[in-house]
Amino acid sequence: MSDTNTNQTKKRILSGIQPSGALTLGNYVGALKNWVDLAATDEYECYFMLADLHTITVRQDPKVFRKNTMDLLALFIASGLDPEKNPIFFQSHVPAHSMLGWVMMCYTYMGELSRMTQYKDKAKKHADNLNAGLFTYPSLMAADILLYQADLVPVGDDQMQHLEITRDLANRFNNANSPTFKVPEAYIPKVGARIMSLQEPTQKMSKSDSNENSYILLLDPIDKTVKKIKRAVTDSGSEVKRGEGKEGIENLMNIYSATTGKTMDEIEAEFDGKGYGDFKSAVAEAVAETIRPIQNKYNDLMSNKDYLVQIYKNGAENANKTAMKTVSKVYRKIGFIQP
Ligand code: ATP
Ligand code: LTN
Repeated sequence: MSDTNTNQTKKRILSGIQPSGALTLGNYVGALKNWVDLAATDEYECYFMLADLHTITVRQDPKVFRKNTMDLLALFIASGLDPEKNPIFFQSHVPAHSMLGWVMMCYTYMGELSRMTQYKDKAKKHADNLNAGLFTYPSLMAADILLYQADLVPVGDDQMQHLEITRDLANRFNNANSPTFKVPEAYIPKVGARIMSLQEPTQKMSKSDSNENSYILLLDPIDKTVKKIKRAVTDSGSEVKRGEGKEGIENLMNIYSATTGKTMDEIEAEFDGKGYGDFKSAVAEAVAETIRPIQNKYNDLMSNKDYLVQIYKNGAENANKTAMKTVSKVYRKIGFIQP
């Protein structure tokens, strides 16, 4: 009998975001918002992780790192995740991640790792610090997911390649030993899987972009966000429509769709005969309406640090129980002597 089904009634979800800097609208729309929506269905048992072990693949200033980590925790909750229902935890508080991470590294081939586009991109950006962790990042990410026997992993589409390697590693281990891991599926949203830069709409919106007008931060003052949207690059035409050469407008339509729930067809109809000015004002308003309540809740949470500490402690305790079950199983199958 398969060993992968552990008395689970609900399907499981695991996902994570690195506390590597202020969260962008892209992170929110591509990842966080979907976590909130999926968790709200009550169909899944969800684990949400701050991937702080992953973050140190790029050098961090300890003080800034600590602040970014607490900010992200507060933003998870401010965005609507309910820590009472779904554990929220720091990866570094659950030793099982490092334990299984090593095992996964021993099942990952160098050739596979060298094909990862995130590695290639980051290697270019951080040529002065090409550390082994940056290279083996996908093995640790696979461990994160497999530890929880996750069925579904909601992420933006830039993470698809990491999900594929995770599935390969699960199958490789299951075939070499016996069924141990659930083989997870990616959940990529239909709208907003890739929010583009406001200045170069063929590039992903990224918090590490050197041009700050290219991204929207969830914690930016609202008036700054409105200005950035109004300044977003469009094209020389005037129709709010998708199409060749209209990447800027299409990106704003995507943002509008993700923040209002309207379909692309509905948006084209709504702005038929209207110009870019009206459209940008509507996008700015929709984004502001989405961000404002998150900022208010964030400010409340940041003045209640004890509550945040309680959440990450409970989260780690719960995550640890689930994750250690998988580690024990894996250690036994590998042939390690039981302690
Ligand atoms: P960086 O840009 O510094 O590499 P990042 O913004 O991609 O970092 P991550 O922590 O790597 O941040 O990503 C967190 C989640 O947000 C992932 O699920 C990722 O797919 C998603 N995501 C990131 N950027 C975007 C974007 N522009 N559009 C949609 N989803 C995104
Ligand atoms: N690599 C992811 C962050 C991440 C993650 C995970 C996402 C680390 N471990 C496990 C989903 C599941 C990124 O977004 N850059």
